[in-house]
Amino acid sequence: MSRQFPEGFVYGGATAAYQVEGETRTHGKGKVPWDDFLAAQGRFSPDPASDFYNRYPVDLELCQRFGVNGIRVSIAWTRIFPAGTGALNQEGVDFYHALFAECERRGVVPYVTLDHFDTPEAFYENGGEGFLTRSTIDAFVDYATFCFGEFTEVKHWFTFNEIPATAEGSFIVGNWPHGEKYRLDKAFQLMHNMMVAHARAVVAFHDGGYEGEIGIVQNLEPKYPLDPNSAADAEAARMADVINNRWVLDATFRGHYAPDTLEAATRLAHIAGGELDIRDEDIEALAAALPYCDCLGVNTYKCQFLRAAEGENDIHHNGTGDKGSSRWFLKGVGESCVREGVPTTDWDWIIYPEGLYDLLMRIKNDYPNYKKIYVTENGMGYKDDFEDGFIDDAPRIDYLRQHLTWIHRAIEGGVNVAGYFVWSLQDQFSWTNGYNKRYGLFYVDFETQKRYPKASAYWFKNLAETGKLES
Ligand code: BGP
Repeated sequence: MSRQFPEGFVYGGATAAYQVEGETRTHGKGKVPWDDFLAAQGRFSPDPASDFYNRYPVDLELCQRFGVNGIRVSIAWTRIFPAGTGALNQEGVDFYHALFAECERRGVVPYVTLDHFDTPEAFYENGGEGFLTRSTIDAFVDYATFCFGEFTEVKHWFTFNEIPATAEGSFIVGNWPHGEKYRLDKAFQLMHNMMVAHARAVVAFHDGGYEGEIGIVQNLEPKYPLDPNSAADAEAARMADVINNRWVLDATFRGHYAPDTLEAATRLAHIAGGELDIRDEDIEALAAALPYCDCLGVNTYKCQFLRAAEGENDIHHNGTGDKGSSRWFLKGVGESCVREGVPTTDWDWIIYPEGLYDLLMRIKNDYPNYKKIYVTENGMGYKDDFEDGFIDDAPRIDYLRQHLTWIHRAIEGGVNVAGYFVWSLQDQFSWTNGYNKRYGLFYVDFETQKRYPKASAYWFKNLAETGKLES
């Protein structure tokens, strides 16, 4: 059947500064923790990535030609303030003005994130622990306020990208810089502090009277009991949901944590051996932002099926694409399982498109004061076959089509979804996997930096130009 998306729907492509720009140690840019982490790992380098710093005109021309009318980009904080605060790097400011001017010339609207996993290294020096250290919150608000005042050509802002993923990588799975494992106390605290930073930046945006909209992007993931008839599995799913979804959704749309959310987080923090530091002024800050958060960005790739189980912590991240090599068992929560008949990718990501419908309906029902949702990332990562300049990525097209179908159903169900951004616009490296997990509409030959439209790019062009989805 044929489905028509609403007039004005955004058909976008997504990028992140660190994953596309390259030039990580040039043009006055300051360090981020990933620089040394990736160098020590020795698996792959963030340079030249997709060379977006130099080739953004090429990518924006492709956007224009393929009907991509929105682009998610992020500003690298350390291109603006190399040490996080203090001295300004004018070259960085000029770069982003030039990028936004090119967007304008090509009719591609920029949706700009202020921190996409690249908090400055400076906040980890001299005993600092990034956003666990509260002075980083003030620094973020200053940086955000600078950007609002400087980049007035930007009308769509997001404070952070994926606070739960940041907490997971840093303190649960431990496969990010400074990574620690199974520290749910630190994970909840980090998310809380970042949510306070978000809230204060939203209020600063409102108080400054800047034109446009502001919101936050989160990786939200539906959690289901493995056995739908098991109360114990349902409880495991509820705990996983608190960690991944409810903690940040409550903070954003309630302005506080509901009692059962707080109770679950406190319990999990205790199991990990720590306490949460949630202050009255933090809750006041969350509440103050409630009326002014204009939009929520939902990044969505997979879901999780949970089984209740006792045992010791045991998480192994599949960072290579060797199917079946991941394990996820978390004390106080349970075990992540694959439900029979549900497909997975080579990275063990569970493909369950109807989960996106459940998620969108749930936001509408549980958080009725949300205003607008963009699906800010969705896509399928795998090792594309490149044959004579052509990439027939039929599985990716199928993945995108199915997810868009469920988004359309959610729109029919009354959810205000205003746009969809494919992750990713062009191929770029994956933080914990490297260059072999490709997501792009446009293939990047990382030797020559030449771009090639994949079959999915032609498919997306047709969708963007007609607003019509054949499903
Ligand atoms: C999201 C991030 C992106 C991107 C994407 C794909 O969490 O916002 O930056 O990396 O996931 O994930 P991965 O690269 O792990 O496959």
